[in-house]
Amino acid sequence: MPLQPPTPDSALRAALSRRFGRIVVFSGAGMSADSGIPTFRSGSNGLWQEFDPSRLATPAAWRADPAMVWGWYEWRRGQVAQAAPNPGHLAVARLQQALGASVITQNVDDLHERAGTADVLHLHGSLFAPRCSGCCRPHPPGAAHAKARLRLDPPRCTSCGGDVRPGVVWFGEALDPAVLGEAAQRIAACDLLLVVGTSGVVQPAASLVGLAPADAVVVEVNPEPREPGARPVHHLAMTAASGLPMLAGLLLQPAPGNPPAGA
Ligand code: BJW
Ligand code: ZN
Repeated sequence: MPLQPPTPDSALRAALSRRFGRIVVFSGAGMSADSGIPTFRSGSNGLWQEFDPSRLATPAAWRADPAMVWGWYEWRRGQVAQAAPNPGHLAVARLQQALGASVITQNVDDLHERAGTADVLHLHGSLFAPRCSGCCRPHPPGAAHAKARLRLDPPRCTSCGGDVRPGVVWFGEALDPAVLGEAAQRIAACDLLLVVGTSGVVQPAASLVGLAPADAVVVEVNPEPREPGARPVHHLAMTAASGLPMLAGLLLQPAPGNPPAGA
């Protein structure tokens, strides 16, 4: 008998058969894995298997060796610049355009935006928003270094002469309270939460999922099973690139007795 691709089970189909007005997509590194961007903790090419986060993604690492840290982030920015949004990013953009879905990401890439999603909340900052480590002024990103995995001296701030640092949130740094607060509000008001491609181990981002109202439907799209949490979650064991287009298809088809989405 031929192997059937996984499909949503009947419980998930039933849960999605109503119309949703406040959809939130909460994404992590697995969202961009199908675009060729490595995750941090999964698969054979997880970044933290090859690189030591304490030497690259902390304020102490930056103080100890800014050239190593800047070079590593420039290499990653180059990887992202060469990548393209995958069908999962495109499905999320369709959900926003047709149903007003809101997107909260832990990712520092710009693939949601390049797929056509607007107003993305980046909890952990962006590879494309470097800023001065002294006066915090934004600094325009230069041409990306696709092949460099080299030490690179960071550019100097034109205002104060300080080192320009990556615009990401490192371990031990606070998330932007305005972004975190807005994310918490959107999730606390959602009726459908799609949790895509995250291991859920990094706080405070991981705890946001628990803010979804008790009657909201929560669907996790992740090829790997995760520890059951405190609340019921539908688990769709598919990649973002295959699971999200399928979910978008279900959500965008007219529910029985309802007009088509967007009508
Ligand atoms: C697929 C797939 C496919 C694969 N399709 N899925 C409470 C308890 C314990 C510790 C803490 C705590 N509170 C705070 C901490 C400390 C720390 C923390 O959480 N540590 C834990 C690791 C233990 N948190 C912090 O330090 C945070 N700051 C903070 O709390 O500050 C407090 C403070 C307050 C006031 C003043 C000062 C301080 C900051 C956290 C910043 C995280 N930064 C990073 C790096 C960003 C920059 C960069 O990119 O380099 O963010 S770490 C890294 O992990 C990155 C990610 O956004 C984040 C989450 O990872 P994610 O997205 O979940 O990826 P993975 O790889 O873990 O998982 C991928 C998943 O995808 C897997 O499940 C796969 O199965 C799946 N997948 N292919 C769909 N095709
Ligand atoms: Zn400056």
